[in-house]
Amino acid sequence: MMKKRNLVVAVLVALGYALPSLADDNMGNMDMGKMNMAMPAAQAAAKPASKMAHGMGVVKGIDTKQGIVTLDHEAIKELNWPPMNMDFKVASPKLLKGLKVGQKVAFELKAEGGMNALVTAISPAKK
Ligand SMILES: [Cu+2]
Repeated sequence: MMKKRNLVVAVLVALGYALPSLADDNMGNMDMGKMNMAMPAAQAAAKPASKMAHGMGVVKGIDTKQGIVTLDHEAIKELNWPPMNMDFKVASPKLLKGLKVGQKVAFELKAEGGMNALVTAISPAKK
């Protein structure tokens, strides 16, 4: 019985959990580790900065009620986007005034990560 108990105590001492002072030291180190881990994680969760970009495309649809313009746009190098047909929210419904389906346009957009982008300016493309 005694032998077995001493062995358990020896193992605990070796692991640093048997003596209160050793246990305290370990707790302190663990807390420091958690803090160091948490800081980069919080930075990674920060909102990505929005980015302005420019595109060319053809108007495929206009929804003045929802403030959406559908554009079949060319590749947008600034955002690494391939050419595609997609809906864009516009910064103001005023931007849709005078636009016609089938019209070729130049536009500016504010990209906010992924495919989220807001059209901030749009005008007929010059020839
Ligand atoms: Cu697109």
